[in-house]
Amino acid sequence: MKKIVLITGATSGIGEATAMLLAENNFNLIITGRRQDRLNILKEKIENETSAEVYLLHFDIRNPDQTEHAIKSLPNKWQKIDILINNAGLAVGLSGVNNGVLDDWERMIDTNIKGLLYITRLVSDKMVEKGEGHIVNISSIAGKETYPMGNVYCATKHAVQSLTQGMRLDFLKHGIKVSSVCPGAVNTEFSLVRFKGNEGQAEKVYEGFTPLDAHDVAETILFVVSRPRHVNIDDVLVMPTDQAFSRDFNRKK
Ligand code: NDP
Ligand code: 8X3
Repeated sequence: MKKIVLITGATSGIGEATAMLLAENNFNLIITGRRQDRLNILKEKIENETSAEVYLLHFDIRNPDQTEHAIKSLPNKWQKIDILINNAGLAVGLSGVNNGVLDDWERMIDTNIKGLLYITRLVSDKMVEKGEGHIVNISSIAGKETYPMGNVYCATKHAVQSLTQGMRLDFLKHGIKVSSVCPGAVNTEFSLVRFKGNEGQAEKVYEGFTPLDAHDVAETILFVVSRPRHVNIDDVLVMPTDQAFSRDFNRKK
């Protein structure tokens, strides 16, 4: 029987690429995000191109009631979630703390930390009952290093690293695997979101070097979730060859 994987933030970037790759590799999928039109298109594409079954849930992960309602609305056959991929997340703005924009801080903290916790609480409770499951948190190089003006985003990803370790400890006796995947720069909608739709600023981030693409990270996630039951990949750092440190790029121009 195919395992069921729930991927948060599957409407673009790493989440979308992971949904596609896992569908091609014998997993059934619950895909989530706020943009329902994109979820519909992805569901149709996966169902046309693979043998995977797809269920979609659209909700804002910052809202605990919406998140709980969505998870509780799952039909019986979709309730046994084997793998949770906590991917939904974002950076908003770049500024010193003295110039910080409160709304930007709240969006990052509410999505990357609180949203991750809301959904993990609901899904992991069922995993504990079953005595098995796997939680994969998409963290970042920003969870291992802090870069200038990235203070709050980096803090949220450091929190994801800490929560990964905390979950690993707490779920040890329940047979639940917990992993963290930490990418360096990936060319997705991430920078467009960070710069609030400014395409010029977003494109500059990836100029002069070859970043990862979403499929590179999806391949890492596929490896992490397809290890045998007795193997847990605790933490993976996957970087572009052209990036050695969070802000140390081998730019050609
Ligand atoms: P994208 O912007 O392409 O994708 C982000 C996804 O998160 C979207 O599907 C978006 O869906 C979802 N999301 C954001 N806010 C919410 C919300 N409030 N409720 C539900 N879903 C939400 O970026 P990436 O694919 O790059 O980012 C995926 C993860 O990877 C993030 O956690 C990011 O921090 C991390 N990461 C990214 C790196 C990069 O360089 N790109 C590097 C390291 C880590 P929707 O808008 O439809 O709700
Ligand atoms: C996203 C990558 O550039 O913020 O986590 O380090 S970056």
